[in-house]
Amino acid sequence: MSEDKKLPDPSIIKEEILAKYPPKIARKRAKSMVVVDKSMDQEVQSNVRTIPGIITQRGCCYAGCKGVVLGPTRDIINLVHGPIGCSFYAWLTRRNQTDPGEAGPDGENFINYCFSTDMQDSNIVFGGEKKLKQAIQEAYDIFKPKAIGVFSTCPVGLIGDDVHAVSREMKEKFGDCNVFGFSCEGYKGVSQSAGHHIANNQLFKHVIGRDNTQPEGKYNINLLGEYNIGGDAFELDRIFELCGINVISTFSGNSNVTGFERSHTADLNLVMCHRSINYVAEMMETKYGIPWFKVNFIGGDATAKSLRRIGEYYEDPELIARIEEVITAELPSVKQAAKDVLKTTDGKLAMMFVGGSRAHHYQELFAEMGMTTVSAGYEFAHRDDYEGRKVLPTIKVDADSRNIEELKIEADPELYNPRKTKVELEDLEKNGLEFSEYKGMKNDMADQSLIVDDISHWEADKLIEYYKPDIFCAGIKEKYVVQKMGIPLKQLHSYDYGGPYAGFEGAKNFYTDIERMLSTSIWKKLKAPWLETGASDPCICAEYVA
Ligand code: CFM
Repeated sequence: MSEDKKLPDPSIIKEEILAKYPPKIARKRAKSMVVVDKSMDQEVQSNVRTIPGIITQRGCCYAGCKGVVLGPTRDIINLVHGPIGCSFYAWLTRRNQTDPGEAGPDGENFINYCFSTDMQDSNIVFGGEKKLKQAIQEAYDIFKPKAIGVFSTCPVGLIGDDVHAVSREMKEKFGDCNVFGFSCEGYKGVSQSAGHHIANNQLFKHVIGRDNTQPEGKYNINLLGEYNIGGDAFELDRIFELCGINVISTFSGNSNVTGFERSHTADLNLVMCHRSINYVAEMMETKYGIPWFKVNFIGGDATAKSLRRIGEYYEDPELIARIEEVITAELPSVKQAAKDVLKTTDGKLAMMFVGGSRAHHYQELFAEMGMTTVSAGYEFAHRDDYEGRKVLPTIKVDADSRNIEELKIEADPELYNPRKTKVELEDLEKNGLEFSEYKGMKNDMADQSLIVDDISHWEADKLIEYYKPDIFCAGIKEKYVVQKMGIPLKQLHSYDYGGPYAGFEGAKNFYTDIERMLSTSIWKKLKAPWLETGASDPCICAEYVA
C-alpha cells in the first residue's frame, strides 16, 4: 500500500504545531508525532495521559469496557451502576448490530434497552450497594437473563461500593444467572483502552470456558476484535459459511453468552482488532493451547489473504480448495468495483485518526482505490499497535497501567490441549504464517507520512491546512469542524449511516461511499460569513446587558 509516492515533508508542520505549545508540552507532544522513516526503529509515544486542556478524541475506561467489548453481546444484561448520564451516553450510540435469529426481535436481545441504577446524591453519601442489589433483582425478575454484567462508573469507585461482592451474592442467590462485575470506573487508565483490558479479564474469569459442549463443525474458529459495526460481522459470517468455517464466537459482534462460554473449544483464534482483545487471545493460548494470528478483513485483497491463512493453518486440501473457490467467486467483482471508482479516487489523499486499529486497517482499503494515507494515528493505542509486538518487552509499565489487573494464567490441568505442536507451528511459520504477531501500523505506512498519537483538535486543524487532504476519517466529534474547513469527513467509528465495510461486499460499499464523498464539491462551497464579507480580522463582539 505504501508504494513510495513522494510525500511532502511534514517536519515543517510538526514544528509549527509544536511552536504554539508551552515548551514542556511541546516536548511531550513531539514524542507522539513521528515522521515515518522505515529505515529505522522509531518510538511512538502512546498510552500516556492526555495533557489537561488539550481537546482529545479519547473516551473513558467505562466506555471501553461497557460500550466497546460487552456492548455488542445481545443476551447479557449490561447494568450500569452509576448516575443516569453515564448510561444516556452509552445507549445505542455505537452501531453494533445483532441478529437474535430464531428468538426474534423480542427474544433474548437486550441491546436496545438501557439498564442503570440511576444513582442519586443520597446513594453517593450513604452507599449504592443496596440500590444495586435491587436493580439486579429487578432485571432478573423481569428478563430472566443468562447473565448480568455490572459496570462501575466513576462515583462507584470513589465511594467504594463493592460491585464484585454484590454480584457474587446475587449469582449465588439466583443459581441460574451468571452475575459478574467490572471495576471499569471512567478514570481508570488513560483512555478506553484500560476498559478493554478489564473487560477481557472479567470475560476470561467469569464466562469463557464454562460450557464444554464440543462444536460440530470441521473447522472451528473464534473471531476476536470484530464488533459488527454497520453489519461487518454479518458479512464475515456469510463468507465463513461459504468457506465451511464454523465461527463458535465472535468477540463480540453479533455474539451471545453461549458462544463465549464455548469459545475455548475452537481450533484457532483470529485477531482482527489487536488493541481491544489481544489479552483474551493470549490468555486462551496459555490456558487452552489455542494459537492466534492477526487477520484483516478490511479490503478485498486483505480478506482473501486472511482467508488463505486460515487454509494454511488447517493444512487441509478440502478447505484450501473451498476457500479458493470463494475467493474466485467473490474477488473479481470487488476488483471491478475498485476500478470503477478509480477515476475519482486515484491519487487522492486521506488522513485518519480513529481508535486503536481502524486507522491502520482502512489504509489498505484506500490503497485499493489508489489513495494515499498521508497522516494517521490512533486515539488510545499502545506502542505495539504502531511499532509491532516486538517492542512489548521494552514498554515501561507506568502507574496508570499498573492500576489494571494482570491475570496470572496457567495451562488448565484438564482442558489444555495444544492445537498444534511446537514443531507444527514452527513449520507453519517457516511458510509465512506468523503466530502471536502484529507488526503495527508504521510497518504499512510510507516514508515521510506522519503518525500522530492522541491527536488534538489544534493539531488536526493544522494538518488539514497543510496537507489539504481529500478526505478526513475520524468520528462525530470531529465531523462538523472538518467539514466546515471544506473537507469531507468519513466517520470510521459508526460508518455514518453506511456499512458493512468488512469483507468482499463491504469493500464494494466503501468504494462507492468514498467515491460519492469525493465527487461532491458541496463542502468546498462553504464559507464562514466573515470571510464572505471580506473581513480580514474575524471577531465576536458582545456586551453585557444589565
Ligand atoms: Fe478496536 Fe473497534 Fe477500533 Fe476499538 Fe472504538 Fe470502534 Fe474504533 Mo470507535 S474496538 S480499537 S474502542 S476497532 S468503538 S469497533 S470504531 S474507537 S478503531
